Amino acid sequence: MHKFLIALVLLISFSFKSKHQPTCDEMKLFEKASFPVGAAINTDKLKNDEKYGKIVLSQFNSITPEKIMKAQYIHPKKEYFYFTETDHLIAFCKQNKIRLHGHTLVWHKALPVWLENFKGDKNEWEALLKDHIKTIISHCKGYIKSWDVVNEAFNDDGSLRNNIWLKNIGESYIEKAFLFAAEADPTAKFFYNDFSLESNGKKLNAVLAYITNLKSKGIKIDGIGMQMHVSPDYPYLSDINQAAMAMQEAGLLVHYSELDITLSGRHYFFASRSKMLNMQKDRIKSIVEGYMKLNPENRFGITMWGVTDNDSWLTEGNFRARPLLFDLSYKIKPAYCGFIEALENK
Ligand code: 9MR
Repeated sequence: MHKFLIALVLLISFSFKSKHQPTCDEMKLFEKASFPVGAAINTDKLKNDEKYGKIVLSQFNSITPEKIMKAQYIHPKKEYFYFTETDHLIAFCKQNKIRLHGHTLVWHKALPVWLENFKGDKNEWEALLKDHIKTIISHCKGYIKSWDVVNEAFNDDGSLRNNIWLKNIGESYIEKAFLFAAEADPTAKFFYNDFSLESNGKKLNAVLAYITNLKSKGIKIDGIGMQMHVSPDYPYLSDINQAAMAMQEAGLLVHYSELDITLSGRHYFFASRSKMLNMQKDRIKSIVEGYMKLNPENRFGITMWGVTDNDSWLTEGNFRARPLLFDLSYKIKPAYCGFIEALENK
């Protein structure tokens, strides 16, 4: 009788469990995904905001620092690098087995004042570039194994942006940057990162041609970061998928490096909030499904550009954007479930 009762209890609990379909809020993105799933991290929030930290730890296995590794923060004086914040983040990632992606070594924004005012000839600028890249990579190379080396070097028409680096060093600054990076850590993965590659064929083709040419000269470039600041209806999904495929065909890793889906478009003004949230859900689902059509070895990962709608660069000054997976009160949004659903359709 006793054994019979135990068997009955086991049977009932088994059948209850087998019927229980976990809902998306019971899942974790990185556990479901066959590629790294990341977020851009605000390190102050990571230290001070418990709810924020909980989401990061439970959902993501890759982190890109949103600010602290940009020149302005990490290289505030010519002879001085500030690594304290980076070291904290490295320790956090190491402890929690989270990949840390370095962002970003060469950009025309977030520059320190000393660098913007630097006067020197081409050789001196090149020495500065070398010192900047090699000091940072060498410091971090025990843990950081991938870098956005050059960020946003192209204009929309496919020409090179006339930024501080181009003006002072000339076009060779791009290949020099990748060369210095490889000298500092030949084993790391190096990326070119830019926006609108998913929507602007002219820019995409120019970037691909440029990078393919550098690779053929022996420069180590491993992948492209497609930033993916998109909206629910722009650009076409087919353009996104074709851009990613073109990168794969060029032998490059593909990182959706700064994904967010803004809901602030003027033509959405009269749409209901729930309709917009569902459009966002469908959108992310189809983006992730498209990404999963790439070969597994080309998928470097998908990184959301922020964690909650509170901390997106798009929310600053525009509360309607709501571009991320967690809402203002840190709850999952329909878009989160869209991401999970795509991962389940593998
Ligand atoms: O989201 C970032 C914002 O908080 C910073 O103030 C800004 C300047 O450092 O950079 C933003 O991130 C950018 C990223 O580094 C490169 N691609 C565009 C992103 C949004 O501007």
